[in-house]
Amino acid sequence: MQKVLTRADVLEYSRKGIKTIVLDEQPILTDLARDAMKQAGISLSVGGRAAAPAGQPQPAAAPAQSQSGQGGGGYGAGGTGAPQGNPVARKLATPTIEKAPFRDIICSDKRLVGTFIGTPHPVMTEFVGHLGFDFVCIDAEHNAITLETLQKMLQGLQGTPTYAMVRVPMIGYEYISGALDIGADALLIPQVRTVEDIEKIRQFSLYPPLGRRGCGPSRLWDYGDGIGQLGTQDGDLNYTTNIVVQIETVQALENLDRIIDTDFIDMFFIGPGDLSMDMGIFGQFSNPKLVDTIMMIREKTAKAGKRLGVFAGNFEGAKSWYEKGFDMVIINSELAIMSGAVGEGMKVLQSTLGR
Ligand code: 3PY
Ligand code: MG
Repeated sequence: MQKVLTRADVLEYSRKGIKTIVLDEQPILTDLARDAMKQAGISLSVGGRAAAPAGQPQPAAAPAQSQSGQGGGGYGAGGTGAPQGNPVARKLATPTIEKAPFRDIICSDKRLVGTFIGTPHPVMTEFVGHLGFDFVCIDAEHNAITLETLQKMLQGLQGTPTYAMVRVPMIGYEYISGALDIGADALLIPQVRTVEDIEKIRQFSLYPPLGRRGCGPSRLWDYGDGIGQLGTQDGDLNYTTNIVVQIETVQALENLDRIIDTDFIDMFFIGPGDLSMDMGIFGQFSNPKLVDTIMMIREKTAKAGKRLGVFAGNFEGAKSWYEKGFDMVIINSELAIMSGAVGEGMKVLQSTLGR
């Protein structure tokens, strides 16, 4: 533990006539100790080198995270000194970024990393958008996120390199067409069970003649200024429409072949929570029944040339899904990741404090 040098310590050195305090490591100096050193003309030598003289600010001990130069935002990553090569360090100076269409990324062989966002505020998407994920998935299924808030969250993400997926609450025209209109790069549709569900999604998300989505002066088309592009997209009016369908019920498993066969869907996503619940083995993530089912879906989607994602509880879990051949993982949520980090940090701190 870093030594603390108090005024009493300094007075003791002074009483012994010591003019240079020699220590192996930089101590924490209290303000009173610094004053006492100044008054007594005592200097500090740390590890054989003269340290900052009394009365001048001591170099702050670098936080563990900035020493490693890894991830994370806030003061821990770069706020205490000069940028250290951390890509997050100058994030707010980053100008609005041009991104390739998400379709190009979804259909490439790139393995995608995302996380759910549950906090209904644009600051959260702006912040998480700079942490290195390929995309965030704003989760309007399980959180109080209306379209109005969603639009602001998409605007918050705009200046980051990260794509926006939105999980809509249910299959409905207002959610599907609405979220696409305000600029979601992709939609995640939960609880898809039948080919009739797929047909509804087609109708709500694709422009005619493939579906019956209406076009209008939405954010997606620069509030109207860009809507002319719809007439010049070489026949593909739907290039900005990316739908990821969740497979998370027994009924979907029963209809799996026909669901996977859907022509306008390039990627599917397994929800192990709901799937395990529907199979009567809720939360038993290593139960062979669940694991075999998930791997069966992986095999079938691969055979059909479709990409497949899955939810993971943490980064370790994500690693193991990639090793099993998954193309995309959504790693829990921003709040769960924060909870994990705080839990770990607290454990260390509390043991230091003897609690
Ligand atoms: C589930 O596990 O049910 C999910 O939907 C994960 O997002
Ligand atoms: Mg689910």
